[in-house]
Amino acid sequence: MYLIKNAEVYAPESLGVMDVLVGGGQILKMAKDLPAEEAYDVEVIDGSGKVLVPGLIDAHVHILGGGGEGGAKTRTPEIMLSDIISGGVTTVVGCLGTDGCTRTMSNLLAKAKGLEEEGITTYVYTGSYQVPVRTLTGKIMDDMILLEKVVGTGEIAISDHRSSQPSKKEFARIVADTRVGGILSGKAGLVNIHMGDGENRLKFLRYVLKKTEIPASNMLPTHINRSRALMEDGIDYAKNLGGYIDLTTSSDPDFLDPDEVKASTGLKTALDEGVSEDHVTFSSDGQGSLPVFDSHGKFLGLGVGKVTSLYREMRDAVLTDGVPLTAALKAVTCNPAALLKLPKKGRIEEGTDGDLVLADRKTLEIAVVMAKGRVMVRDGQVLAKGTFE
Ligand code: FWO
Ligand code: ZN
Repeated sequence: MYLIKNAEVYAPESLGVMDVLVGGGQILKMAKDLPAEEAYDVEVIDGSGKVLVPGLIDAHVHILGGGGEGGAKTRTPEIMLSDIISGGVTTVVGCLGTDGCTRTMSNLLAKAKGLEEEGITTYVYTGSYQVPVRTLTGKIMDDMILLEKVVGTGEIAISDHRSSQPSKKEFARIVADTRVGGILSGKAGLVNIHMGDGENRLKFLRYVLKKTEIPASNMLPTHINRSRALMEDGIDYAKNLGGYIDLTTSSDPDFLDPDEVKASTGLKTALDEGVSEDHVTFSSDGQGSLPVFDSHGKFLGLGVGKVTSLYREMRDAVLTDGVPLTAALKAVTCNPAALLKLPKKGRIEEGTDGDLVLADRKTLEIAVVMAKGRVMVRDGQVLAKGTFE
């Protein structure tokens, strides 16, 4: 049992200075001045001068590793627990990418299970870039209904030289099957859509919203900040069609394509242009490859995404781009939680999971990370290592 005293709580809305009692993996009680004696054998964590925020949700992580675009030696390494919790992330959704052959659904599910046993909360998308979608059971709907951790489909590639070049009807069918699978399994049914640099950009998503009865909440296009043109298209899509857009935090203009938009800057721009703060999310593309190709599609080299970039971009949005803390937190907490239909995640409320980050009020430096009520990071040091770390 832990009593976090006198922290400024951002749920992500600002609730002011409160005490938060955590036990049995959940947030039990929140109030001003909770007496420590109220709950015996409680350990007090001093939150004075700190903010308490919900544990971060990263809805796009290649937990198995990904890559391979430069040949077998460029297949990126599998993730380890500390890569995730050191950045305040307590829930991840695992995905496959370009390589849907050597990376498999059974392997993805086993890795997700392993990370869950090591202490965080995990889900997965079925499929990979490719269309037809490579599932475990043979059908998207069956994977959704029969496999508890499957919350959607992705990352499905469109507008990219590495996609299967699906038709808009094939794309709509994937969204439809994922939506119905979600309805029948009580889960999100979210399609995580990999946006490439192709000039069709969000055309297929506009087709789904205009020509079918499917709502925007079943689609989350990611990498929207990979170019200015796509950033503009994404802002229009979110503002005028009520769509949701996801910005990749691992992309870093210093390292990658000069046309990339830093995620923190992309969030600021979107909000300034009138996009709702409930319609923008961040995800890291952690452990995925960040390949660079020349204009003829020739592979030039690649970097590896980092889950810790999610917290970094949220912090930069606040400290550098002047985005209010609540709006920046929404992009990495309650917004992904809402799209993924995870009612016990992404908010600090009595009855939600004990997923929390305590950070310095001024620098936002992480002090404590708690996942399912267990302290995993303390004084900025990772306490809980993965099995083989
Ligand atoms: C992006 C994952 C990309 C993998 O376009 O999609 O390749 O399978 O590991 N990464 N292909 C990175 C850009 C947004 C910078 C992936 C990668
Ligand atoms: Zn991708």
